Amino acid sequence: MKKKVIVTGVTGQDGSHMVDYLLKETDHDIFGGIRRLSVPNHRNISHITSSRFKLINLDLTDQHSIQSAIINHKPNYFINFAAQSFVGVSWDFPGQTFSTNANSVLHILEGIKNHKPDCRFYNAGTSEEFGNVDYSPQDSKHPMKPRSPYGASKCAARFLIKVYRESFDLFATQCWLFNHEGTRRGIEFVTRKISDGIAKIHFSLERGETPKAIVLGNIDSERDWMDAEDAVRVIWQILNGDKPREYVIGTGETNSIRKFIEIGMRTINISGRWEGSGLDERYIYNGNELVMISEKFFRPAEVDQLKADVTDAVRELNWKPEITFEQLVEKMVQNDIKLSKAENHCV
Ligand code: NAP
Ligand code: G4F
Repeated sequence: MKKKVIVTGVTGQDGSHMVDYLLKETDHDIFGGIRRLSVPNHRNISHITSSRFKLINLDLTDQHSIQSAIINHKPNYFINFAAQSFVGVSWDFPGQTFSTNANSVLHILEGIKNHKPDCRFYNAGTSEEFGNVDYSPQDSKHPMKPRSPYGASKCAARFLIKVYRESFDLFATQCWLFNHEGTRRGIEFVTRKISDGIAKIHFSLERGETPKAIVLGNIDSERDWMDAEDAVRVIWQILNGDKPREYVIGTGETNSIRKFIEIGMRTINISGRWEGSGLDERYIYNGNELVMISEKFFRPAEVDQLKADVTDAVRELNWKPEITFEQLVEKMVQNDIKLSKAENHCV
């Protein structure tokens, strides 16, 4: 039966992939929440032509707009991907981060409880809630030990969801998604910053120019990286389960930023070497410095290693990621090479 789905964050990575997935796999009507910005940023949804997809004004920092969206559309599903999602700036905008990521969830829960209590709600939880971890891999019993205002805001949202689920019998859930990436990843996140930098290095070397180094912070932290398209697939499956369960979702493999760089460089046939240490460390190839370290990109507190224990998801959902870490790195670098090529042709 045709249903209504509100998806927030559709201009971002996960929201746009979820819209693509729902248009392909269901016949539901999809309402994509957007906020007003002075410069439009609809690149991730510009390919969508379906009449089943409509944009609606929905700013998470405005509780009236949240209520209006629920009252006007009476959604069967509400998938909340919108967030201040960048950990690094959450120390600079702690209030805005908390308001966007936690207060808004309270308003969504109130809206659902009061106006559409049978609506199924998914909020985007994160491995950042585990923070400075006690053990690896992390399972759903791992304590919440956030290391950033971002992580703390997502923990707050998780507890609000638990309280509303238990108090009002809502179908509301929030899994722990580990890092997921892809060709629509924001440019400030480390994987995309690297893939974009490698694409530019590739063209500079091809033209015989001196390449511009990629400047990074802590390259020894480790993340469990999966493909964003694998992530949205399992979120929809969880939203359609018998009960609102919370799962740890990742690959079960962890890799350092350093490893991501090495594989990415290999994609353009570069095999350089690391020299120096600490802030003086460099990745050198043929006398060119391709990666440098700067204090500017270190965080006040770091999450050193994240690795998902996916036992429950594999057993109960029969789900596993289709894209490997190596395939993901290669896909991102090749995509940025294609984009850089197109941009260079336009100039
Ligand atoms: P993203 O690409 O940064 O997208 C964030 C989206 O949120 C954008 O569409 C943004 O809109 C929107 N947004 C921000 N503030 C808003 C507001 N006040 N009102 C309405 N919309 C607002 O993030 P993502 O990587 O797709 O992540 C999706 C969700 O999953 C986030 O909640 C994130 O915290 C969570 N998560 C992500 C990962 C990951 O590795 N990607 C892992 C775990 C959890 P604009 O375009 O207008 O800025
Ligand atoms: O790419 P990142 O900014 O992602 P981070 O902090 O892991 O957060 C992402 O994943 C979370 C799930 O675990 C999501 F909840 C969150 O919304 C987001 O999608 O940084 C990854 C690592 C960090 O250790 C950081 O310190 O890379 C390190 N890093 C080193 N140099 C850098 C840089 N990160 C960024 N963004 N930029 C750098 O220059």
